[in-house]
Amino acid sequence: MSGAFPILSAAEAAELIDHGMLVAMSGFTPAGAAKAVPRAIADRAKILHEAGQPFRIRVLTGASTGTSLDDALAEADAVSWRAPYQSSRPLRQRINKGEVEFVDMHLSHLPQSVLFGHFGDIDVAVIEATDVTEDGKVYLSTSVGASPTFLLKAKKVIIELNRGQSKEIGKMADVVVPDTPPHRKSLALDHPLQRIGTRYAQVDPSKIVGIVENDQPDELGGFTASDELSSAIAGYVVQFLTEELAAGRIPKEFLPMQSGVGNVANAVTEGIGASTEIPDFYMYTEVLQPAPFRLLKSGRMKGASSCGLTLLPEQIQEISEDIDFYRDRIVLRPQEISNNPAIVRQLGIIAMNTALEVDFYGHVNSTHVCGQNIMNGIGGSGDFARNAYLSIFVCPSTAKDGKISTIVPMCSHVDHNEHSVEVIVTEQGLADLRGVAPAQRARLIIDNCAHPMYRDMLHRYIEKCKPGHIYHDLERCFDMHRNLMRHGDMLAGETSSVA
Ligand code: 0RQ
Repeated sequence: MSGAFPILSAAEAAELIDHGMLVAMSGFTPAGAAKAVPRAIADRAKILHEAGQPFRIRVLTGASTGTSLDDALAEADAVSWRAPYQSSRPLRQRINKGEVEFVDMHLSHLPQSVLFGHFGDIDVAVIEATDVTEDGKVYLSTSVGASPTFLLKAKKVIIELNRGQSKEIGKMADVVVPDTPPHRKSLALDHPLQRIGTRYAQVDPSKIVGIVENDQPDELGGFTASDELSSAIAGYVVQFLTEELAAGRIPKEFLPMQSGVGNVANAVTEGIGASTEIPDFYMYTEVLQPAPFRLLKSGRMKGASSCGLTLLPEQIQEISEDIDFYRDRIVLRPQEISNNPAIVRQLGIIAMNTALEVDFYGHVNSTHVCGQNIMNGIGGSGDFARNAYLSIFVCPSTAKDGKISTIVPMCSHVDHNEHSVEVIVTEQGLADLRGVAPAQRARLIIDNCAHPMYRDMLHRYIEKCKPGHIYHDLERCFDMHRNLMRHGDMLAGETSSVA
């Protein structure tokens, strides 16, 4: 990098952010998230609040971030509005108390919304990079996210130059910012590893107001090892995919996989990797988690296209140390491309995402507990599920020590409707909903996926419904949720009208 841009401390950079501004920051999961500047903004907010002055900003990122961004800003009460996704406990609490406005949206939609100004002008973008050149080439770090669009649209740009991230990782990006409609050209991307763009994002260098140097690693939370439940789910998924292969419904060279966030998704990918019948495969996904990375290392996975490297610090280190191996096996794309509906359909992705609850007809709630309190957000799950060749949803059959059945008569919130959901898997079994009409779907899901302690209750609901194309009774369909809210247990009101 040239010395063309002023070097600022994080505190000096935070001084450039004022109350009410829309600030866009890099980060797609903790991967590549801005760290030093948001922490300094949180400190600035605390000082201003103590002095009796207002300070809250509107925050955009690619997806969720690390503790220095969402946790720190939320704990400092420095956020008034947030989009498009989060997974931070303190932020979630404030959203669910109504203290922070949160807009939950498909991640592939975000760059276009920013480009057309749906949220107003971006005052400042804070973008983590491994390098920046005098003429405005920005080499991003462990994620691309929506940073290319943020750089394009922001009035001012602060670069967090992370010296701890390898410059070689910064060159794994394949950046394309599609033209705007009606002049948008089709994306000629026929293979998960194909490159169609540049290795850097472009910014008008006159917008760069400062460089903040940093060397912190990404703040990845711990992953728990596969447990009995997630291994059982993985077993059913592997068996199903093996049978689909044998029947010729999945081509013999297999199809690229997408896998969502979380421990269950991580375990299922591990299970697929351990299968001797599923051939070596590619991923076309938005997050590359630790388990699939191990498959890449072992050669079981042939390559991965992702939006970010949601990896353990030692795995990031491993990429830097063996860059010749990984350079041709990993491509990092903007979320508009990694999650692009046209490409997901074109490549024939097998999508695997996680549900909070699933109803009898295959509607999926991935985001809101009891229809009210947000967990994380829809993230990219809708981008993939709606357009996949095969859309699978997984979850344990119960939550909170059995007090919650994840199989319910009607979802309390719907993120993915019955038309985007083809296969449901819990540790109890698998329901293949393809070609199955609603009444039969309900029985299949109860018998194959619900926990045995809930099955009678669920069957009785159906038996007491008046027949229709879909069996429902609007007076009873939320009785299990009502039991949970009143008694802390969906079974507690067994005398209720569900039973
Ligand atoms: O609660 O955290 O208090 O223990 O939900 O559940 O079983 O640990 O599952 O970590 O895989 O997360 C859907 C949230 C699952 C995630 C969700 C409680 C349960 C536990 C977590 P605790 P698990 P996971 C790509 C794709 C949407 C976004 C997405 C998610 C906690 O996968 O956010 O897919 N998906 N993006 O006890 C009440 C229920 C519950 C429940 C589970 N029915 N009611 N609580 N829990 N079911 C990535 C990106 O987009 C970047």
